[in-house]
Amino acid sequence: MTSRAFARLVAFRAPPAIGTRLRAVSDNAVGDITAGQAWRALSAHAERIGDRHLREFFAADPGRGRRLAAEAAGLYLDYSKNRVDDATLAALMALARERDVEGRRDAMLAGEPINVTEGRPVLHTALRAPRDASVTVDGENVVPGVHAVLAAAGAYAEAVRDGSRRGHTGRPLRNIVNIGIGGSDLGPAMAADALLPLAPDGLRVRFVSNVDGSDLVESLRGLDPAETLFIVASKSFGTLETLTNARSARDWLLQGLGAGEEAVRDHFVAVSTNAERVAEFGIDTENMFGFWDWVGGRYSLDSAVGLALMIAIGPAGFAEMLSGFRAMDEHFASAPLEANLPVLLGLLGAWYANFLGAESHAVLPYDRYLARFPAYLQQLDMESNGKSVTLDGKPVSWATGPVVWGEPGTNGQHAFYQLIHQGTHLVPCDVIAFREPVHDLGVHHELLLANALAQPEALAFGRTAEEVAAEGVDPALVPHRTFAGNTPSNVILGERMGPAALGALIALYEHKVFVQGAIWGINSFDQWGVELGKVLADTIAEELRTGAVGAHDSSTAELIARVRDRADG
Ligand code: G6Q
Repeated sequence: MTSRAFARLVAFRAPPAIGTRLRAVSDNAVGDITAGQAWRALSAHAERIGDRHLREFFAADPGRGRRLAAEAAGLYLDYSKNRVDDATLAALMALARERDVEGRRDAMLAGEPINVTEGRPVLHTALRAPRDASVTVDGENVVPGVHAVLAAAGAYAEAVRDGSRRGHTGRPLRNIVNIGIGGSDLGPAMAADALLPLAPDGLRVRFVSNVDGSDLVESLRGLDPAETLFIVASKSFGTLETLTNARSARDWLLQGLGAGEEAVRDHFVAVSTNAERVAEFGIDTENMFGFWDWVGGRYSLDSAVGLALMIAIGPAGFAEMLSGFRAMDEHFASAPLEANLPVLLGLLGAWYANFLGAESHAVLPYDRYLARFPAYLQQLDMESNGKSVTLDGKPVSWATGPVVWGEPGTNGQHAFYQLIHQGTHLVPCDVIAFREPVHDLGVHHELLLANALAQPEALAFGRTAEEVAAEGVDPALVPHRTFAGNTPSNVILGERMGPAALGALIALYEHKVFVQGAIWGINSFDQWGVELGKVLADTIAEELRTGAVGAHDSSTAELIARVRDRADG
């Protein structure tokens, strides 16, 4: 976003005046959104057209394929193969207006504490704001701080890349191991894989997340400690998995080097908001890159949490990725709802989830470099919108976020697409593809794209029994070879996979998730659902260690006994 556009956008709202978290929650009374006029209109509309076939929609409007499309930040969205007509789209737009999606968007961009259960603003967009923009939190412009950290992380990344920053024994740091989990792992891991072609030969970037020791062992396999840099990425610096892995990594390092604690400062850096804990762990806070409370873990890839990525692709590549994010932010902030890509994707998703009974959503990238993208989106979407109470704590009576899943095409075609084509579930799909290949190997890319275009066509139009019979198929086989079609899909077509395209794509989904959260009246920015398991695991870990097992249900008690038997040998 240009700095002027950004400034305009945030200027009209004063910094948050809301004093307490509870007050903020009660200010967000959601009510029964199904009683709203737009919702009721959509329910009635779904009764009328919910089963209408995509064949009919296309037959009725020969220009549909070109008309139902929008473009922004280098991404072309064809949403014509959705089970909607103009009335559906108008009703969905009315729903967005009724739910004040624009007002909530502006509140987010202006730094209001829209994460009401944690009393925080939600400002991942500030992470890619231009240097001279101003975004105010508690009376302070946060943008200079963002750029200061980016510059420091960039300088550090450059020093590792050019060998001026070296390990304890003077060897260059050629192995980068990021230790983090969830938001401190999935984003950088996905992006480092997505932008692999930009990494210099000889630089190895690995990610350790699981507390399963095998993850650490496999990630360190073959690495020379003298050439290994650990990035401990943890917003809280209190996450069990990350600290356990970091401690074992420290032991591995010191043992491998035969050195004392003083070697830690040359081989460990931290990315965190918690300087105290970083220092406690033994990492010099000079080697710490900060971020802020107002960045949620799953929205933090474009902060210093992306340090491993920055080392891999260089600060210039990282800046290019931020420009892609920014282009999509600007579009989301300013485009009319009808032409706004995240709004369109969000509303279409709500149409299927709330009115046509879809329970899942498949993301199918036709690009090997996006292999980890569905896993990344699972966290982004399901941790954000997997909620069942509204902002003011009332149970919802409507569906919220779907199960998100997917794998790259064409691989998935030879596996689970069968269910999408001929199973009993309605699975709306996003197909993502790029016109130009990253590697031009002749026929490959054409074949890849042919498949990326053929699948949405097959999903939408299927093959009727008459068409199958007309091919001379044995009548007994006709039902088996018939495709009902009418499976909706979006096609997102970019020019070429690279940092800017990736940034735009991530921001597209971030904002889509936001739009849906606003529609459903839920808080997309907390994640209390991960807490209970953590607490119970702490208890059981203590019980396994000490043998003093407390009260549990009979199933858990039996399982603990079996694990302990095994442990006792
Ligand atoms: C993301 C979640 C969660 C978090 C991890 C790691 O939005 O909050 O996935 O990122 O639990 O937390 P730390 O970064 O604090 O270690």
